[in-house]
Amino acid sequence: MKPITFYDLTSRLRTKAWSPNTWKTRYTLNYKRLPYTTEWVQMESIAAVYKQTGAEPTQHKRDGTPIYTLPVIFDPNTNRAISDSLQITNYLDKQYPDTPPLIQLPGLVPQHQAREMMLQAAFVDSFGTHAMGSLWQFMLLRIHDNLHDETRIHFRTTRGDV
Ligand SMILES: N[C@@H](CCC(=O)N[C@@H](CS)C(=O)NCC(=O)O)C(=O)O
Repeated sequence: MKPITFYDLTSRLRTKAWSPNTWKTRYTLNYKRLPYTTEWVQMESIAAVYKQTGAEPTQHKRDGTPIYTLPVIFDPNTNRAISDSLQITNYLDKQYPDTPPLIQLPGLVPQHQAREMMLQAAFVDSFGTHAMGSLWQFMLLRIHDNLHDETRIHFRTTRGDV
């Protein structure tokens, strides 16, 4: 099997892996023992990753503008690019059924598999709105300080309304 490319966010921290959402995908790949290589990406270059791989953004602003986030994976075995940690896990479960499953639990009928995805998505949505909504103000400066200089400028520009 050819190694999957895993796109993760870089920072100035010595412990390279720091982004909680991309950690979900790293845990998934490690848990499944799938071969992968990590491409470290600066925040201002995420949109270029989507363009290069053909990944579809899974989130949009109210006005329909796409939101580009990591993780993204590109699987050269199927020529598919997937964005969003939950979608990635779902894809890897389905594509590599001989690896330990995380969402597509064996024995579940398709309706129950779909329900599993909906429950996960509802939890992520609720956590994002309620918990993260209040925590964001405490995290913003710490995230900013972890970034490379050029990314700090991008971060400040794009977070002007926070
Ligand atoms: N629902 C997405 C959320 C991904 C997400 O928010 N990723 C952050 C890093 S933790 C990101 O890429 N942020 C880029 C930005 O804010 O410009 C997932 O779980 O994949």
